[in-house]
Amino acid sequence: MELNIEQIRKDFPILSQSVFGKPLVYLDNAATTQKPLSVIRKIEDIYSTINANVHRGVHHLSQLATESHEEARKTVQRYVNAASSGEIIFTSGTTDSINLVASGFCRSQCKPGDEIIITTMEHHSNIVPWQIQRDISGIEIKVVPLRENGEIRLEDIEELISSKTRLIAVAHVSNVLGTINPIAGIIRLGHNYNIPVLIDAAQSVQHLPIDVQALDCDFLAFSSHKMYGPTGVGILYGKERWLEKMPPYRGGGEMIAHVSFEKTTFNELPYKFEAGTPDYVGSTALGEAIRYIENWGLEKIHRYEDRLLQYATEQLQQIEGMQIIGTSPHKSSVISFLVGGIHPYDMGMLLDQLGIALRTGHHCAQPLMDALGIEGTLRASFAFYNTEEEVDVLVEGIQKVVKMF
Ligand code: C6P
Repeated sequence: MELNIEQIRKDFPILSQSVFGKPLVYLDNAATTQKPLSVIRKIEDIYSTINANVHRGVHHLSQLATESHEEARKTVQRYVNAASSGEIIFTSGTTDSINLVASGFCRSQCKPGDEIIITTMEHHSNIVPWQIQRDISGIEIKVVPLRENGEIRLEDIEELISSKTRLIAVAHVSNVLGTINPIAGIIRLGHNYNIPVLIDAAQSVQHLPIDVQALDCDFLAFSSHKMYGPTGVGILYGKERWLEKMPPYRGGGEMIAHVSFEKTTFNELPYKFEAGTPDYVGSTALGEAIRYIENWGLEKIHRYEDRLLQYATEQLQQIEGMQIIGTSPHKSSVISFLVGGIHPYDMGMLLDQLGIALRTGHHCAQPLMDALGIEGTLRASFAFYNTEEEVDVLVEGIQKVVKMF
């Protein structure tokens, strides 16, 4: 069975509205995706029926809330095929997940002068946490250069590896270029030198199947809100052997085994990293979002989005003065572009008047903009509820704006 896009669009109530009198064309899915009714209803359902703090009460509601939170952890475990649910840590998002690793890994595994490798195309979330650790732990950051078409190459990574390299941290899919990085090869390369690899999956986990055991991935970070789930929830997958070696990131309730004023011992995984009341409503709603994706099937979603990306690329290329930023043959759901010297912000504002939602600017990737020698781009990013008709509206909209200049 192919995807029934008409039915899928009905599942997302926000999509049927008008903006400035025009049907909404929502093409800012890399920033955040819209939510299906099943996720929205789940949130209402929890607050209406079982709301209670988790892991803390013997009473009935607390037991039910705890069960639904832990069930969601198992759903995430299954989705990325983690070996154990103890390897799935609930965080507040990709940013929080990477900060957790940067802090815990550098404190326990690095000494001054040790090196972390990242790439030119990283989001600020996979740059700044390492810079903060550079100031605290004295680590150094090495940056893999960008090749012509917006790709990174294994040989460029290997060139940077030294006896001081402790970790490679890389985006699976660039939020600006759309490039799908060869993470299986990067992980193999890292492991050849006994170096663990962190994958920032913020822009991939909703588009491409990921099997952390098949990849032998050490850390995987992603956000619920980019995969049709609620805001405020994220995931850090970490191999048990690394998580066991890392100290807690934050202190507080639930992450302890025993506390006295002299000494505190910590809880087992994953709770050691989950201080304070978790977002148990958000986690359960994320579980619902994963079920929604699984019901349609990630393979089918990927095939559909890939066709949409090809169609959009072909159509956009017809526009005079169009410059697509990021031309790797391996791309996912993101097209950044500039048109004929028009400032992205101006074009974005005018397209907004036509009901078309795009993102403009540096996309939290300023070092990448510097490497490309530009200030920013326009970015269209797709989800599986988008259609070729919406791509046509975008193309017509851009043509209208071009005529105005
Ligand atoms: N990129 C975008 O419009 P958070 O904000 O923690 O959910 O995700 C951060 C993040 C990390 N890595 C990558 C590759 C990302 O794309 C993002 C978020 C959004 O491109 C918001 S800046």
